[in-house]
Amino acid sequence: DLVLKILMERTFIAIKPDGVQRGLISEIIERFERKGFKLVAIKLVVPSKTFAQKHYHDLKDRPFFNGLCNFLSSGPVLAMVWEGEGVITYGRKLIGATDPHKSEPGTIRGDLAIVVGRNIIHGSDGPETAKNEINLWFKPDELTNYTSNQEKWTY
Ligand code: FUP
Repeated sequence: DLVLKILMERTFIAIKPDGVQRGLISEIIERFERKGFKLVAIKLVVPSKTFAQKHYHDLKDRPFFNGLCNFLSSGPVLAMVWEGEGVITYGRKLIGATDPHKSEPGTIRGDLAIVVGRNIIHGSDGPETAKNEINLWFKPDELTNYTSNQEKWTY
């Protein structure tokens, strides 16, 4: 049990306004759930432009930064925290390459999106980003701590 706790990771996953508007919430959540990852936090929020700029601060010098922040703040975003062994890296695998033209079929972006500016989902790209993004989007008391019934059969 202790070993399991040490191996556990958390990542920040968000369904962007295009994914919410296109009715893809359940389809996307289903893929994370069926894999065996555990949902520990979830909320629907419309981020302000300033908040979007904070979320994407690493990209502030890129030409698409302003459009990207306008887009993220244009409507409801489904913000989530998922937990599991290797969830940061494997979550990115489930999501697929940034540009949906290059994402493999079978991935979320490969199956459900066409262009990079409307790639429906965000996932933290490493342990440090995951920690920062979870702290940016969620207050500590919004993160649940529970043992799901599935866990003892998944691990
Ligand atoms: P990812 O981690 O896969 O979301 O990719 P990045 O952090 O590199 O980019 C964040 C978002 O910027 C992408 F989801 C979409 C947008 N983007 C563009 O609009 N154009 C680009 O050329 C690259 C990224």
